Amino acid sequence: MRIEEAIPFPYEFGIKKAALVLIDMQRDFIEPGGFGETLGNDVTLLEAIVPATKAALQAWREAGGLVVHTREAHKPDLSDCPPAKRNRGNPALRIGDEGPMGRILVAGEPGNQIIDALAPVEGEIVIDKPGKGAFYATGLHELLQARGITHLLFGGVTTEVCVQTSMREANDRGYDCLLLEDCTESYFPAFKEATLDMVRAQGGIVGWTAPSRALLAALRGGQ
Ligand code: TIU
Repeated sequence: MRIEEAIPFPYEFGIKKAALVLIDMQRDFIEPGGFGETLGNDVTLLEAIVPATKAALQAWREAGGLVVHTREAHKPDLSDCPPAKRNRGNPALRIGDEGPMGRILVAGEPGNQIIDALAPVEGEIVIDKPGKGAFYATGLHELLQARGITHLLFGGVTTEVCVQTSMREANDRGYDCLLLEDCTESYFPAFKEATLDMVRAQGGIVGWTAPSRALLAALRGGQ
């Protein structure tokens, strides 16, 4: 398959060697009362990408592609949360504190669940990650290697934090990466735009970007 509109040049992938990776589309970041809001952010901005992300996910599933969902999640005993991370930003509620959606950023709590619209289905990979990057302290690389995956298409939140970190980690591990422009969002619109620019600059130093409609067109074309 070939995404003609990709920047800086067309992106080619085989559906059986590619995965759609949706980063941290969990209530903690998208709904009020979660980690995103405790850091002082206006979380309402992030909802806007849900329809496009849902459409891309549905088309990807129909094409038979592998789907990976990640959640930023810590163990209930916080043994995987360094004090530097817990204290950073002096938030109103810290990681592990009780919030309106359960304990902030803790695995298994209501706030840690992926939003209903994008909920994982059987056969999809769900990765709980203690860091910003999806590869740090997870078995993701090994899972992808075992399936022969070489290309990763990213969406999720937030663009310049967990999405960009994961994409850079993937790039260093040899994956050809593409970021779906309208399936990612930041609390800071200028940071989103800057991230898209820096990913695809210098001949695609980190990877490609493309609008989701270009992915849908490639999947419909089926080649
Ligand atoms: N604060 C912020 O923008 N993001 C995070 O803390 N985590 C993710 O991006 N998932």
